[in-house]
Amino acid sequence: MRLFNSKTYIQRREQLAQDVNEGIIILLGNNEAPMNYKDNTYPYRQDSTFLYFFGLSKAGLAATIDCESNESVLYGDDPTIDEIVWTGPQKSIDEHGEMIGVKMTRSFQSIYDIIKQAIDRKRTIHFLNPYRDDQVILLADLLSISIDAAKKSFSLSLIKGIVNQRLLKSDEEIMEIEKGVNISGEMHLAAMKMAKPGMKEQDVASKLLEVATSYGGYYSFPPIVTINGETLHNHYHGNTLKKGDLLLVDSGAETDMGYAGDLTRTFPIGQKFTDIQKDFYQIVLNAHQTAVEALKPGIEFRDVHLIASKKLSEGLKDLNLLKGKVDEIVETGAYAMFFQCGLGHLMGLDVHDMENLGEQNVGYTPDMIKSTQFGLKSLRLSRKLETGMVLTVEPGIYIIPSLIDLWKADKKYEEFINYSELEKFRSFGGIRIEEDFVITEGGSKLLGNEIPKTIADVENTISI
Ligand SMILES: [Mn+2]
Repeated sequence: MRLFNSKTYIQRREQLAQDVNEGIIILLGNNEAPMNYKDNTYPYRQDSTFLYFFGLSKAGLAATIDCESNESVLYGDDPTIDEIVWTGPQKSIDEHGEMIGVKMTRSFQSIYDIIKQAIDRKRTIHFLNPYRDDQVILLADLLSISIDAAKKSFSLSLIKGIVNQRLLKSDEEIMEIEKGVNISGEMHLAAMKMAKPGMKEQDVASKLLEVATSYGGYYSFPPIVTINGETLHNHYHGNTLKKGDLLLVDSGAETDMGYAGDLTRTFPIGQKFTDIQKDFYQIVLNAHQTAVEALKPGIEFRDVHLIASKKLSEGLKDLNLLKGKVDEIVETGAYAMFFQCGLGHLMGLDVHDMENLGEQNVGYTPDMIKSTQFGLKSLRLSRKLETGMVLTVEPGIYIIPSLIDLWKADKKYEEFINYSELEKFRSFGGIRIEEDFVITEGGSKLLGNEIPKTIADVENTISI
């Protein structure tokens, strides 16, 4: 288990106690999650907030932070001889505590006593909105509240305190994220070089996993490897690749410390880009570059999304797929026929960083109201950018036949969308180009080594 220096975790916990200011904080670690019976489990993944403050990637842990005494307690059990027989020698809970600068450790069961004392003394008890059912049950049990209350009575001040720290990455975190991005880049390079007509999408997907796990980490999310790139989160891998197909690969690794990378490339199978593929690809690439140039502290990411959408719309207007004033195409949301999702998201210990803490609390600020407009409503990150934020930029063009049919029947945006021209491309698919950036004082910095992105570089890398 790789960890930062214990001082890092001590400092983070002290800051959290100070920010939340009063009461006691409960942070639950994740347990193993069974696939089909108890001992046959999914790959283990610790909760990211627990990892951030307590560093330990291990099932069966919980922790409290007392905001008034500033004391952290780690709860967990020493391994029994039965466990050692099956899983080998393990560190004691004291040794685990020492690794992360926690002096006070207790058995898992004793968290019940500590919480009961806090309840008796009428102290505020802060906990997060749980996303796993066993955590819901544990919280309900610990606090003697209903399942419904365990899901809903989370602490907004705890969420704010966590976001306050996790939003801006330290130098040691950025180095770790960059490792994740570089592994992700290697995954993509391997995919580009291997994909050939006659292979299946799953052949490429398994190569991605091979590269990710060879560094001791794992996927940062289930990969998208598809010739139907217009389906935004398509996890089906059973199609056979044909010459001339466009393959969209959206995939990333997380390092063994849990930090994510997330990249997307789209490339032709077995031959160079066709002229029309080139046209669409270059439009996405231009939007990507325009967005990257706009990244800097102080700009709202919502505006970067709109700048990219404008560039996309200009390109699509040149192709005669959109018509009218580009500003109006963007303002009315007509462009979302082609770009239905957000331009990017925060990234860190989660590939969509802190998504479990609520989009409004993470990607937005209290004064920002999330748009209800189709397209813009899917923007996960909107807030003002600050030095130290890590985010993705991932514009795309997605031609979705059912969306064409629906809007065309409703005569929606008829003044902006050239439906008769669009019909010619209804089976085109989708293109996305995604890279990861850290916001710096001067603008932004690309994370990880560059991998092929221009038409020429992609064509020189793929198997033809
Ligand atoms: Mn992404």
